[in-house]
Parts: sequence; C-alpha cells; structure tokens
Amino acid sequence: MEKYELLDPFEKARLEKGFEEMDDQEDPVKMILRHKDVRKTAHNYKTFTSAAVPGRIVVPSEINIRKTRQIPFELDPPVHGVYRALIEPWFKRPLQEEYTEKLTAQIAELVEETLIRDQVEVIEEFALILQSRALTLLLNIPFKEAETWISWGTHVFRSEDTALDGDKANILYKYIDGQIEKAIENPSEDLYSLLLASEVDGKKLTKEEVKGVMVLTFAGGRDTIINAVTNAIVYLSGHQESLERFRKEPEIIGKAVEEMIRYFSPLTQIGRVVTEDTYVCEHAVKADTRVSLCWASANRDASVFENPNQIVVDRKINPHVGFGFSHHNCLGASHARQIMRVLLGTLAKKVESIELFDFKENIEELGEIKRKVGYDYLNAKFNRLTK
Ligand code: HEM
Ligand code: EMZ
Repeated sequence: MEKYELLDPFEKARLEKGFEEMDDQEDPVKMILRHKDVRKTAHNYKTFTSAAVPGRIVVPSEINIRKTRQIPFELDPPVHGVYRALIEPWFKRPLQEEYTEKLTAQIAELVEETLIRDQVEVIEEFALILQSRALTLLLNIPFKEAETWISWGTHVFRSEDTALDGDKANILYKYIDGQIEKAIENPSEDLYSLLLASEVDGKKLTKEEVKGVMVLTFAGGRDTIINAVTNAIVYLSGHQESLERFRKEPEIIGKAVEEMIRYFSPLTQIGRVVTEDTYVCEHAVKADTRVSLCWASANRDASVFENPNQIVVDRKINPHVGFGFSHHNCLGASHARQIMRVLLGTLAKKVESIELFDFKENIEELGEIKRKVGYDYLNAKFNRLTK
C-alpha cells in the first residue's frame, strides 16, 4: 500500500447492507453508507434531527464534555436558517481578493520556513500552524493570537490518549468566555463583536449563543483542516508529477482540491437523532436512537464515482459530500477551499519534492471498522524547486 493511501473500510457493508453499526458510550450509531441514502437523510430533518441534546449528533458523542449548543450546527430549520443567515456573509469573506492575498502571504512564509529545515514534523510544525494562523483571518483577529491556539494541540476536545478530554475542552470554553467579555468591553471588527451586535427576532444574541457559534468555529475547523493539509502533503510526497502539473496547469487546482476533500473526507461522519420509528436501508430504527451520515463512505460509492479509490486530480464530475449536504453544508468550506488552493499553488511554485521519514497513522475505531483519517505525527523534508 502506498503511504498516502486512505483505504475505504466501508465498501463491503455499503454494498451488502448499506449501513453498519457501531457502539459509542452506550449510545450506538447506525452509520448510513450509500451516497444516495446519505443525501436523502441529510435533507430529512423532521425524522433525523440535529437539534438533539448538545453533543449527541457528534460521533464520538460529546454530551459528557459539552453543554453549549453549537450554532447553527445543532439546530433544525426553520430556526437553523435564521442563525445561519446572520453569519453566512462573514464566512464568505475568504472569497475576497484581499483575504486571499493575506492567506497567500501567510502560507508562502510558512513554506519558506519549512524549506530551510532538514526535517519538519508536519502536524505540529506545519499543518497546526497553518490552520491557526489562517483562522486569525477568518475571525479578523490579530495574527499573534494564533500562538495561543497553537499551544492547544490538534483537536480541541480530544487528546493523545483519551477519545474525549473534558479538561482540554474547558480550556477552549474559558478562553471563549474571556474573549466574549473583552469584545463586550471593547467592540472591534471581529467575529465576536459581529455576533454580539446581531439580533434574532429583535433580541440580541445571548452570550451562550455567541459561545455556541465560536465553539463550533474553533472545533469544526481544526482537525478537519489539519487532516486535509497533512494528507495533501503525504499524497504529494508520492506524486511529484502532480506538483509539476499544478505548476503547468494551475487552472486544475480547484478540481484537485475538491478531489482531495472527496478522497480524504477529513470529517468521517456526523450523526442525527431519529425522531420517530422509521426505516434506514429497509432496517427498522427506533425513535431516540442515533444514525450517522457517513460522508467518508458516500464519497467512495462506486455507483457515483468512477475509480473511487484513486485520486484523479482533474476529476470532472465530483458531487462529493465531504463538506456535507443540504442546509447544514459546511459554512467553513470557502475558508477551507482557499487554504487548500493556496497551499497547492504555493507548493507547486516553491517545492520540487517532499520526502517522508517516520510517521504514525491516526486510526479511528468505528466498531468493527477502522478508518485511517490522518496522522498523529509525520516527519518530512521539503526540497526546493531550483529550476
Ligand atoms: C458543517 C466538514 C472546515 C465550520 C460541516 C459539515 C461537514 C463539514 C461534513 C456538515 C455537518 C452536518 O451536516 O451536520 C468540514 C471539512 C472541513 C471543514 C471536511 C475542512 C476540510 C470547516 C472550517 C470551519 C467549519 C474551517 C470554520 C472555521 C462549519 C460550520 C458548520 C460546518 C459552522 C455548520 C453549518 C450549519 O450547520 O449550517 N463541516 N468542515 N468547517 N462546518 Fe465544516
Ligand atoms: C463539532 C464538529 C462540527 C464537534 C461540522 O462538524 O466537529 C468536530 O470536530 C467537533 O468535535 O464539536 O464542532
């Protein structure tokens, strides 16, 4: 197996049954595996709700480490749409030219810092730094704030040895509470201040609601970006010819980004809670149990994607669900796409090849199924393009 490969562990169950079951803290999950079923279920919020107890739609469940409802993620229409509309324009700012220029400067500097090193640990010394620095642009916050976020490690709720770490989560919650108080005293042009000034039905958002948006922004955009960036580096280490292609045909970079999101599927699945007795793939499911939309499986469905287990950098038709589907589709997608486009473009311009040394894979345990989603650590060297 090539080092960059992320196998599809769902194939057999997807073909045979269309679903797979996993246990999770005594609240089992029926994972929905086919592209068609994932999309259909994502639409049907009346039977498959996101507005359950905070943390329950996440797998592994976060109900024991989180009381704050993440907004708009843990709401259903029509309320969902009201909150989403408040922040959607802000999350489209990454498409502006000035934003892209700043992001390009950040990433060019980081790649330069990496090129002069004999060895770099890609997770902590590249992907985490890139993600944190870029987030200062999304929040419109001073660049130096990234140093605090870098010190938290890759995932804000998980740590090396425990699936969910309450102490670690509390660091994030305290930090956000503090930032909200600062923004109340000293409003500025950042996301906190925008939220604090926003109204729903003529009423200002509560501090708890502001916190709900901010926790989601920090948590949802962290290990997803880190995995996307790291997997891209590993893929390119085995595919120097793709770097060359991006140099010669920069117009395909957008397609390559979509293909990498499909193939890597940095967010494996997100759950829903069943509101009434129903059927999933002809299989009875009871009210108040959990199902999940398994984006990673849907993205390898051979009835939708030709050669699903290959990265085809210029894949023409690519209806992947890596950023979700329907009303909850990823609000951070513009930011994530810009990061990946700028990264691939910058690497193509400056880097000839990437050498990999030792690494440890990050394997998610999903009942019987194991899925590689990224790396715990990965040492590499970037070699400068001299021609
Ligand atoms: C929603 C994936 C990056 C913020 C989602 C959903 C997916 C997803 C699959 C749908 C969840 C559902 O249906 O319940 C990803 C991937 C990313 C990424 C693969 C990176 C490659 C980000 C970033 C941010 C972000 C950078 C913000 C900083 C959000 C928000 C939602 C969301 C706010 C909820 C939208 C809603 O409920 O209307 N993401 N995400 N994501 N994501 Fe992302
Ligand atoms: C939640 C989730 C958001 C969750 C759209 O997905 O991402 C996960 O990484 C977090 O742990 O709390 O924000």
